[in-house]
Amino acid sequence: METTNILLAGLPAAGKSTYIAALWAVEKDGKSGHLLTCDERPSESFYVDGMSDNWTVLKEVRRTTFAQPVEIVLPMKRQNTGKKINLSLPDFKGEVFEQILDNSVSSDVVAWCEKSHGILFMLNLGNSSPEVLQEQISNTTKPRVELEKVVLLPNDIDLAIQNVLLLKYLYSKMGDCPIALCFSSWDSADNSNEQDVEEWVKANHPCIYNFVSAHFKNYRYYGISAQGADYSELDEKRGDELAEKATRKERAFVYRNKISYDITEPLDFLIPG
Ligand SMILES: Nc1nc2c(ncn2[C@@H]2O[C@H](COP(=O)(O)OP(=O)(O)OP(=O)(O)O)[C@@H](O)[C@H]2O)c(=O)[nH]1
Ligand SMILES: [Mg+2]
Repeated sequence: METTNILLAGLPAAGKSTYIAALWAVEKDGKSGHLLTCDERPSESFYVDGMSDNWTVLKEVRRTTFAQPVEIVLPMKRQNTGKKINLSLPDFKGEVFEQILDNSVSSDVVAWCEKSHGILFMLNLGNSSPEVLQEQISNTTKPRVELEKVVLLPNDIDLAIQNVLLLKYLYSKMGDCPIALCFSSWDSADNSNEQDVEEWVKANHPCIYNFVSAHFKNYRYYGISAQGADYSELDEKRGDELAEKATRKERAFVYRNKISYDITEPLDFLIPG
């Protein structure tokens, strides 16, 4: 069976592992009717089983801490053509991507960039409008003071810009490959169901939008909720409702200009043929 490597990339807490947990929980029985679904048991499922057990009982997937990425291999099938695909994704800890902004690149990232067909890029920007411009305007009204010499660390840089720098690195390694940009925690978005996600990115994160459209021809934006809700806001009743949605496979969702419970859509977009 053909293996397709997809680079799952994103800064710390971008939602990478939670997406894998939801993907496995929803698709492992092969009965979702989604664009892609599991075709058979993978040879190794200990890691994804643990994460999806947490997902099922509404517990956070733990932060990824391993020095090296865990490779997740899922035998999948395209529902409309019956084509079998061995999907392979790495679960990196986000710090590995963060260190790239400090010019420290792990050889594992280089290897995945070289062998991957496309990028599943996760971002968690809080999904609300940035207030950077307002801050800048009020600052200009303050009296000028002698400037101190400062050392700018990657963490001092606005999160949207950090994401652009990471995209810039990935582009330098992988060139114009297919890329799905997924804004996680979409259940908590101010405007989750009101507008086209691409228009939302254009209006709220123009630096990301401009970088992507200037470099990648084959891109697509998604809002994504792998958990279905913010766990800290759940009482017993809402927890029961979420568990009920999970049994109908209507808990996790993606959003482009309407809700879809098929969270394989970004992968389907990235996988050739
Ligand atoms: N509300 C909400 N929160 C989410 C969702 N997905 C992830 N989160 C939260 O976002 C945080 C980070 O999620 P992870 O999946 O661990 O992120 P990661 O990219 O794997 O992070 P690292 O392993 O540290 O690189 C956790 O607190 C999750 O509970 C979602 O769909 N909705
Ligand atoms: Mg993780």
